[in-house]
Amino acid sequence: MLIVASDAHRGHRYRELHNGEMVDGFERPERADLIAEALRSAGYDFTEPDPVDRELVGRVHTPAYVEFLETAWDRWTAAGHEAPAAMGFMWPTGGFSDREPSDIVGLLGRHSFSADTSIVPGTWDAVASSASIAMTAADRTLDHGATAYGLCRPPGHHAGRDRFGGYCYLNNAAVAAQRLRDRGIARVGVLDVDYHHGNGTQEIFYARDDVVFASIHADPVEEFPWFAGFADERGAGAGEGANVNLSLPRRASRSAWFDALGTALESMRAVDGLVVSLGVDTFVDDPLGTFALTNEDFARMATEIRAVDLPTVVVQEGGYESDDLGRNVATFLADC
Ligand code: OKP
Ligand code: ZN
Repeated sequence: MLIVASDAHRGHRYRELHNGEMVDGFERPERADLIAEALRSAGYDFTEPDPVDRELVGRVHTPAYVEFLETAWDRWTAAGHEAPAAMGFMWPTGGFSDREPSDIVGLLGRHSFSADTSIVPGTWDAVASSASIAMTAADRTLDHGATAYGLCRPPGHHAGRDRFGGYCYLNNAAVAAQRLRDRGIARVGVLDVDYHHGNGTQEIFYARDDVVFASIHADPVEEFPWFAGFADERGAGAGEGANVNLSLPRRASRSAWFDALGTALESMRAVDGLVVSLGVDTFVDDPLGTFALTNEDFARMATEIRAVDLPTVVVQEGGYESDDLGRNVATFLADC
């Protein structure tokens, strides 16, 4: 097990609008520190990511969106805004046009979908590094014939083709999956075990049959991201049937979760490589999740995933501060 990680995320820290008030962001640098510490004490080798591949990221997203993320902070300050974080305040919801505004405030609305996610001076370095960590983890998995883990921060699975939100900007798992495809893996599975539905990954691969997406998550009727993640979203066109949403009620039991994992893994039968979107916010003490998984459950999860016997890349998604955050990731990786 090789760990791909970087310190480039450190300057990405912002306060977030949470249930009507501004609080310190849940998705903060300390998360990555806790995970890295646990993996270092477990004795894993760490390696830095290769530089970001703009062409690859521009195919998963759009070149214009990537350029927008890179320049948004400078455009915000150039327009005279003095707030410590750039964010929109109006989003093109039902009935509005999707065309591009010219002003940075309008652009921030057009290219985001939720008020929990901002852009600060350190955001681009963190986001570019996180995507390159995922790409490099995919490369190392194929190079060495052994699972590599990308300690991605910020996470990526909520980021759509040209929209950020849910703490995500570039879709790291989608970048890893596309890298596997580009390197000859004919059909790639993305298994998303984060507590929240991976709406961005779903959107990016929705009409494709070469990437199968399966997600186990809290029912969006009662949990973020609210407007995607339902069982009847099964893919479109050639991708019909290649999108599998398994939602569970809030506070679902551990056995219900593992039943869903069994179903998700069945949908991976015809794939040749796997990306795991590893959110550990399914943990019983996670401050954002309501599921009840224990530390030992992450070992069981890894064992069941390993049994499908595929080249596997693991990328970090969510999982928030608790005493066990680092230990849960280390436990998963130990059995991968
Ligand atoms: C990112 B990942 C409630 C929290 C709002 C939504 C959670 C984003 C989760 N105000 N943010 O999937 O862990
Ligand atoms: Zn999550």
